[in-house]
Amino acid sequence: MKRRETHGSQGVAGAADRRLAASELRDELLRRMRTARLERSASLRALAVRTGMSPTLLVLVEQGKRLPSPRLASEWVETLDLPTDLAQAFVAWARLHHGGPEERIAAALVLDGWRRANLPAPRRTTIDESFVRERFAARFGAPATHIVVAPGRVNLIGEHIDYNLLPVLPMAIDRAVVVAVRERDDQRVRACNIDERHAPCEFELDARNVPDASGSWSSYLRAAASIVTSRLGEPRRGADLLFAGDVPEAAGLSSSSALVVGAVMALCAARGVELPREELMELCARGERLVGVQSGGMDQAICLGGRLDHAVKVGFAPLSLQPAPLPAAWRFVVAHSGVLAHKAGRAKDAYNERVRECAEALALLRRSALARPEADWRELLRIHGAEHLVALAERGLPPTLLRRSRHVLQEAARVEQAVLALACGDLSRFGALMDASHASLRDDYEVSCPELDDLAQLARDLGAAGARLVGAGFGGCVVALCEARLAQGLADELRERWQEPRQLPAWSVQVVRASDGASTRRVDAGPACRA
Ligand code: NG1
Repeated sequence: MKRRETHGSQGVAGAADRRLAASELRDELLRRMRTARLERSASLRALAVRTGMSPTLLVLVEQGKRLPSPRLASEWVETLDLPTDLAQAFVAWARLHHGGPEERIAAALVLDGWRRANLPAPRRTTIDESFVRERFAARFGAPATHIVVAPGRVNLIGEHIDYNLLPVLPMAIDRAVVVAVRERDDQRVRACNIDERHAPCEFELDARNVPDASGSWSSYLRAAASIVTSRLGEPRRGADLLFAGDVPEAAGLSSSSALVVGAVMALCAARGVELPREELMELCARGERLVGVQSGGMDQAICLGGRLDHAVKVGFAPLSLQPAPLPAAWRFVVAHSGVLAHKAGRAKDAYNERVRECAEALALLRRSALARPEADWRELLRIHGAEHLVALAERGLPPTLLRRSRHVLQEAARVEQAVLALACGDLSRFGALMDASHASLRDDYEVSCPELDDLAQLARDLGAAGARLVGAGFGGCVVALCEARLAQGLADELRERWQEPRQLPAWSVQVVRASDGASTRRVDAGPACRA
């Protein structure tokens, strides 16, 4: 597969690749500050003297290594008479570093707006879009009309609770499925994949188009086609599709949802239809269940609702998405255990078994808590709190159901605590919650494996603030949190000590960045999509 750039033995997460959000923004802000200062020939040094800023701090600020307090930043921008947007962004930047949790969230929103208006959009995938378009034209004899980019995700915390309708905290990542598409004037779907392990597939958009439960890539395409057909109705129109992607498969990074979301958006775009995002989230989740996993809606929601440099707290029934800015000094490293987490066969059965066990545990807990027959986990937690419910479970539930419910109840509490830790920029607290989540998934939910446990421990030993398995488990990746300055070193060590001895592919260890959700772009000059 052709990539836009190569990163030598470090795979896609090489050093040049990690020009991070924070420093890009800071550099651009400071560059513009300097230009504005020169233009107005105001003396920053004189200002610093007047406002009592120490010479050392001044030098650090000029080098972009430190920021003044919000009060000082406000004085600066006033004296320098900066354009309003630049002034607001600079003060927001200072607040992000020195303010309390609420101030930080407000500041992050201002900076996000400024960044979008002033900086080029960061890379969302290593896949070269023009290469995908060339291959499409060569394969189908006509150019694609649309390109869809649908990202994978890392779930930071809140594992195996989305299907219990409890909130989770994932982020979309800068690895994605890329789809080129063109509408056909018959009912045929022809799809191929740049990755030759996935054989081309063709089918008619008719009632026989029932997705199978094999978990093959074509079963996800059939699932996508079937929900688009039933949503859009007549006239049925097929499409030619070409897929490429750099979300590792069987890794717990949600390549299947990126595939389904990418296919659904591509089929809609080919028909000239743009559905509301919330509806797409629900549709895609329903579509993916056709392949046989009774999953929750986390993956489709974050794939569509991700936000650059933010985690998103996702709630269910009704869907709600609350972006939470990620501190500039945090990084997430993902590393593959080497055990493939294919969502087929035993892993699929084990997943669905957990869904059933949770339903049984909930029914018993409701009875013990004398709750309404309709009460869900959220209602029980609101009324009784996690601790009391765990005590009830310890008294009345059979051992397996006790363990499953203890995980669900405590993981839900951890998500709330993690959201707070994030708002306070408390790296070690967030890391400790990730560690506790892993222990619970290992001991109570029984979805880990020795390789995941060892790899998470290795990441901690190498300086990560916390590490946990990500996604459904039964293999796949761990995600580790660390300080930005340690991220490259941590990734290098994980390569040396885990990836290389096991001869795992280069993508097995990556520093990931929180990315925007899926998007469609028209690449020819035809009419715009209608809502
Ligand atoms: P993975 O295995 O990473 O695709 C699955 C489910 C999620 C969620 C997690 C566990 C699918 C499509 N997704 O994610 O809904 O339940 O497991 O938290 O099956």
